[in-house]
Amino acid sequence: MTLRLFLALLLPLLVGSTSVSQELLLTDCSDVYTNGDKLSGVNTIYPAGDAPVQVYCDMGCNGDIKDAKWTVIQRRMDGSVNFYRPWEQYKKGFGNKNGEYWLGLESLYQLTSKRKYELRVDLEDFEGGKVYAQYSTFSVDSEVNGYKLTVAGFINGGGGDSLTYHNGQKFSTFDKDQDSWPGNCAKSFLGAFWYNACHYANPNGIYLWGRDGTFYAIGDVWSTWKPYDYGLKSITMKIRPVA
Ligand SMILES: [Ca+2]
Repeated sequence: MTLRLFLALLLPLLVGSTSVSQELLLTDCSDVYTNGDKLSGVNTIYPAGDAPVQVYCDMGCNGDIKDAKWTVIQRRMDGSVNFYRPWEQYKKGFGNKNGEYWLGLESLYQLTSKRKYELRVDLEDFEGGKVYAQYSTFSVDSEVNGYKLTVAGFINGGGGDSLTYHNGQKFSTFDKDQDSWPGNCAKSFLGAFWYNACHYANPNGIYLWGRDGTFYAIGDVWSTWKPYDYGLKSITMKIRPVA
């Protein structure tokens, strides 16, 4: 074998493996940003280090680095996706990464077991109001531990604190009741969440298109901002690593 032939065979292998290993370093959207992709949009990340996961990266607006690098883990915006789904769907994730979706509990566990994260929840009503709630600590435990939520360090952006009540709770779906209520919170409030007994927030509830006094607490509710019969126009949950 000539040297030239040897290199012709070897080089593609070397180049290929280099590009793959660079991609594997992209754990979340902060890595995507650091890697040079500074525009908001759908990107591929590797929360577990091997399997690719599509995610929407919110890189903020006006190039303001303070607001950049968010990995969107949940988003409601138009009622186009059905969020009343069983355990396996919430474990793996579902929806449209350019629209409404749930990233998946296993990816949340993989991400937050690698790095320390903060959480921001952006909230919007149908009257043009926009507020947020931020938490300096956010993590999700393993499936064996029920994908238990740890959330702390509330910072008020006008939405009030609807999440601290859910701290320490395991995740529940209609077919897996791990809540702290004798009944089934997911079935009673038509969502899936880290229900306690049962909720202050129901981000994965039914998309109600605003206020409907006929129903109680089944919408995509954030009860410290809007009443329990009000389904928000949009909710976005997003995380980024803290130093
Ligand atoms: Ca129960």
